[in-house]
Amino acid sequence: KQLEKDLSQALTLQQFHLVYQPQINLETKRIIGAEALLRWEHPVRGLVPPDYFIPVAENNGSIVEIGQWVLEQACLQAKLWADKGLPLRIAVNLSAVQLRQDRIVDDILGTLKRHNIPAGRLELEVTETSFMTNLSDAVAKLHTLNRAGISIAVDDFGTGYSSLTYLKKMPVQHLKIDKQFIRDLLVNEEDTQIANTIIDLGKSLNLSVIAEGVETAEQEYYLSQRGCTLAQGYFFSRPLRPADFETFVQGFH
Ligand code: G
Ligand code: G
Ligand code: MN
Ligand code: NA
Repeated sequence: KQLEKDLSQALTLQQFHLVYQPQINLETKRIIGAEALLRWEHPVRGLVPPDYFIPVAENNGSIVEIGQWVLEQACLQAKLWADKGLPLRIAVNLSAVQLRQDRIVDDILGTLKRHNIPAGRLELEVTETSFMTNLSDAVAKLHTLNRAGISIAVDDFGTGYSSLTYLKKMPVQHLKIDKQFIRDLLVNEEDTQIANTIIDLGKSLNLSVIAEGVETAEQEYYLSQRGCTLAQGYFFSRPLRPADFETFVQGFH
């Protein structure tokens, strides 16, 4: 309850910031973009993990306002980087609760327009749960966003109620293999098979597959040999503050 109260003031008190984790093309060894991840610096508790406060914000609806702030920040950052000669695509997590809002499509397109960001510079990460409450509504909204040029990634793929029906109907371009399958990729045969299956599914449906939570050179080698072309994880970089992200980009080759 206290956490909920603190959360309701976190925006006003400017306790949120975004960190950015680079996404790498394993074939070209180039940075293709960054995932924006929300951080809450609580004055007493310190850094509160999003896994802890996002569900609270989803339950009381404040995720709508927080999510809009995240989008604004990500757009401001995308603009700053583009002006510095770094035209990176930024991936923003979109909660199922946000996608259910009637205004969400206008809000997103309006925000891009206001910041003068080409739609191709934005990717939205949605989870499979987003498709469950009202499939046709989610399909319609994502179609509109996608037609405008925004790309869509299915986040945490394989952990939810993955259904091939969703994938057929959804205008998605990327599947993100959840980090729980990557952690023991090379030691747990089941995880290897699940990752392989997602990579093959991506190939057959013409979706690019990104592995998250890549922490070792061995995982990177296996994934790239197996045909997973994109990756993200501590092996390349932790999520970084903008200035550190720029330093990382300059040193990456
Ligand atoms: O950054 P970290 O790995 O701790 O994030 C944990 C979880 O919080 C992930 O599932 C991530 O998708 C989610 N998350 C991080 N930032 C945001 C955000 O801005 N919006 C939403 N909806 N979820 C986020
Ligand atoms: O949105 P999503 O659920 O994919 O959130 C990604 C989360 O994974 C973020 O909280 C981020 O901090 C975390 N993360 C990113 N790279 C790694 C990694 O290599 N290992 C682990 N354990 N977590 C990671
Ligand atoms: Mn994500
Ligand atoms: Na997520």
